[in-house]
Amino acid sequence: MNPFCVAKNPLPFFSRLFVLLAFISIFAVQSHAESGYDAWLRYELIDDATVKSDYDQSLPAVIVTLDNSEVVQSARNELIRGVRGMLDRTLRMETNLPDENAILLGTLDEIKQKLPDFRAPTDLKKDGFCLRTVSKGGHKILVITAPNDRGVLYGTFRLLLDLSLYKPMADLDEKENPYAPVRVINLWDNLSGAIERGYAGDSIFWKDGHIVKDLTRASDYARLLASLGIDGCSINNVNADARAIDNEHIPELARVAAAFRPWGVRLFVSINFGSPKKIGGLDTFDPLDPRVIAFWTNKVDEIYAAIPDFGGFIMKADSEGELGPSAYGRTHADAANVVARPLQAHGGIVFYRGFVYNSHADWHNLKLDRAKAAYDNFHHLDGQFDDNVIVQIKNGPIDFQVREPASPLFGGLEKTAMAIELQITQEYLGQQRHLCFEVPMWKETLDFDLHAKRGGSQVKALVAGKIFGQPTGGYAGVANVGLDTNWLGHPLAMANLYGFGRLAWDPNLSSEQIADEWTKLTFGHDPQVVETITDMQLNSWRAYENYTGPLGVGGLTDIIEVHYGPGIESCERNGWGQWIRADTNGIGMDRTVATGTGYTAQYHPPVSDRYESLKTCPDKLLLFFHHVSYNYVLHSGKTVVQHVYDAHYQGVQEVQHFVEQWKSLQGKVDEQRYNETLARLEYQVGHATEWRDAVCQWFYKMSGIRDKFNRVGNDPNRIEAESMRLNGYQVFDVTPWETASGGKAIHIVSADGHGSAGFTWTNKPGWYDIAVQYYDQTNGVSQYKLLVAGQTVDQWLADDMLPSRNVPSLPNGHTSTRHTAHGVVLRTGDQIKIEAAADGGEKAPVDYVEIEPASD
Ligand code: GCW
Repeated sequence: MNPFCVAKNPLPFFSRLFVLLAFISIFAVQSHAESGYDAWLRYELIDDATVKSDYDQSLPAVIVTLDNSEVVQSARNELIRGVRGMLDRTLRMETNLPDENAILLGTLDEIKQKLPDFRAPTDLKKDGFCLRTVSKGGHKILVITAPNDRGVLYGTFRLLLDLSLYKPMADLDEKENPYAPVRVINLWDNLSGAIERGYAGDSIFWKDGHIVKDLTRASDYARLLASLGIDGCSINNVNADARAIDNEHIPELARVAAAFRPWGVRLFVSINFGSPKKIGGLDTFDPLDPRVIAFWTNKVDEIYAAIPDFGGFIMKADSEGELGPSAYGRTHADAANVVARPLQAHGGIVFYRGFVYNSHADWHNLKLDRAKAAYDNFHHLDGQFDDNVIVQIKNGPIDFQVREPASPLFGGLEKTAMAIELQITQEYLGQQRHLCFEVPMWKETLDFDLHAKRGGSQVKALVAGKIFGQPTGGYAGVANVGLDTNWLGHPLAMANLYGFGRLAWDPNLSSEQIADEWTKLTFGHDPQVVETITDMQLNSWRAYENYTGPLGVGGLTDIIEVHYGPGIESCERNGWGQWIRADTNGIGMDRTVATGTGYTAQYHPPVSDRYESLKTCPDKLLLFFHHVSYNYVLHSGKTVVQHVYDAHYQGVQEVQHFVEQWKSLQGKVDEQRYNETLARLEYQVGHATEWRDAVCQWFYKMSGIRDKFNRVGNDPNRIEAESMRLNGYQVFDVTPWETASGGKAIHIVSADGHGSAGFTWTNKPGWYDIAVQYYDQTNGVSQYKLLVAGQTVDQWLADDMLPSRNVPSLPNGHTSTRHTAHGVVLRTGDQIKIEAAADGGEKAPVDYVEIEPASD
């Protein structure tokens, strides 16, 4: 409804009132609709009577703020908003202490002036905070204080978290410092508005080469980040467009910085190292050239003139086609420092990405190893980077694969500040079409002891500068949120952004605690809901690993472009270096010193020894470090190939179990999120099945070794499309072959674009689920109809926008999709038929039909 209509067409008073009330009520409903937009900051009305009455009694009615900074105002408004939501009460704002209980917000200096007796903790650091109740004049004052205003905001969010988690008010005496000084988010948004590796719509910042006019989402995003203690965000792709910092864009960037500022989030920008040439009018970008030095100095000054609290730059250089210092024979330290020096003058920093490798490597050379690249490129430069350079290192040595060891570079830099780069956007982990909670995976790396120094050196401590005393360092998360209302697409995926933020603040939190908190904040406190969703989240990464690439072999996905569905040999025989070195005799990268690439030597003993030896290398990383035969017996007692088969069948069962678990929550979770999640989980079962079959078929063909349980290549309930009676359809070879059951599928070739494929049901009569595995490309919307004995029992459109949409969309592992008609009655001798109409480039392809007794 357009409220302006009311003004244009004057209505009698009561009608106007009615329209107004209707408008207000619509607005109220909309703001409470469970679209996922509010993420974990829903502030749902507390429905536990005891908790609510405890809070009603103990929470003061007045909130006093001692300063007028934008950040403290945000804190105050947020507290009012949260209390209104959770307790249905509106706090009164004051600037002086009233003659009653109150909540008092201010920095340590301000609090000391008002409450001279207040004993502040002496060890609060920047951004740390303290919540404590003190008595004054017979009243209780709940003080939220911190050394800086951002800390006051974080303390306020902590109070709101405590209330949301029903923590008793009496216990509120908290003091916390962030574990690490650096806690930032990177976004890979292009200026066009498209997002590299973004799976939830286009950019919330950019459109058609410019910053969008309406920055409401930008500031709402900053609010989410602030609630986790994240204080920096870069807003453009690390494959950077040089124009992002040209004179036209600086004022636009300033608008984003202004939208971030009330939430204490500083703006960062990714830069192109070729900028002096691309936008500076120079004929060089040599970091040692005085003209280049002047370019960066002037550029940085211009930016700070427009954005005084600008955070700094992210740089990807000499990697995957990006320009870098090698063009002039200079080092990464030269490149980082030329930009860092002018930033230093303004308190800015440079994140220099450690993700540097040769993407044109000679795959014939068995000694080459992409895993070695980060260490080889940066280790020898330790000590040469300026203090405000942070080398940003991906958690593993390859590239966000489902299982990697910790990057040895974390243990290889002692005089250089570091940040660990974790990927929230699920590039290699199912792209938010699959449920995959990454916190347990990140924890494995963060808790891993690299033995870089005697007495222990876990990755989380190394990057925070706690082991070698670097002055700064910490955590960077690649989030890639988009315009989808719920930010990340899958209703359960925001747990990853939440989890990243919580770990960046305190990496000692457990996965269980993070999952539990997120679920309560996002879905409420119903114990069954909490237990079920937490359980699903905590099991999801291992399930994903099971049905994709176990034993550290690598993702087994198509690594060339999409990084989504199976495409096993795409990693072999090319320059990208994600080789698995598989042949009919064996599989795995030999990274040992004795016979392989020598990568294990980049670790300190005893880690290097543990990985070097087959005896001690953990099963979960076996194929990352060793080349073995398919018959090699793991510590578990299984052979490699049998483990692969078992893990894949188990993985699919685990996803099927997620569907059952989710269904048990019907009526307990709001309809919108219930339905959206169910649809994604059901899709995931179909795609996990595709994964399982692709990987198992491939291992079977490669190894020639049968599955001990005779599941692989033996699907008694499956009717291959190529065996059906075809009309207008034709059999074709799917590429790669393993992404179709039996390597083949059918597609329509008739002139009128229609076709049918049928077969006779020769089995027992009964109720069945009929699953059709087909390919849902993005270059057409085919129509499918399923008929039994001449009656249409189901029909659907192949209109899903699967993550492969940016590349030629073909029938393959990315597009393989399942549609299931549930509870269909079949009689022996029934004719079962698919009738379909092709559309555009999509020729209504079908892989097979699988018929199983009805599930419920
Ligand atoms: O994981 C790879 C991605 C690239 C990305 C690159 C990087 C931004 O496939 O899309 O580029 O890593 O981290 O720089």
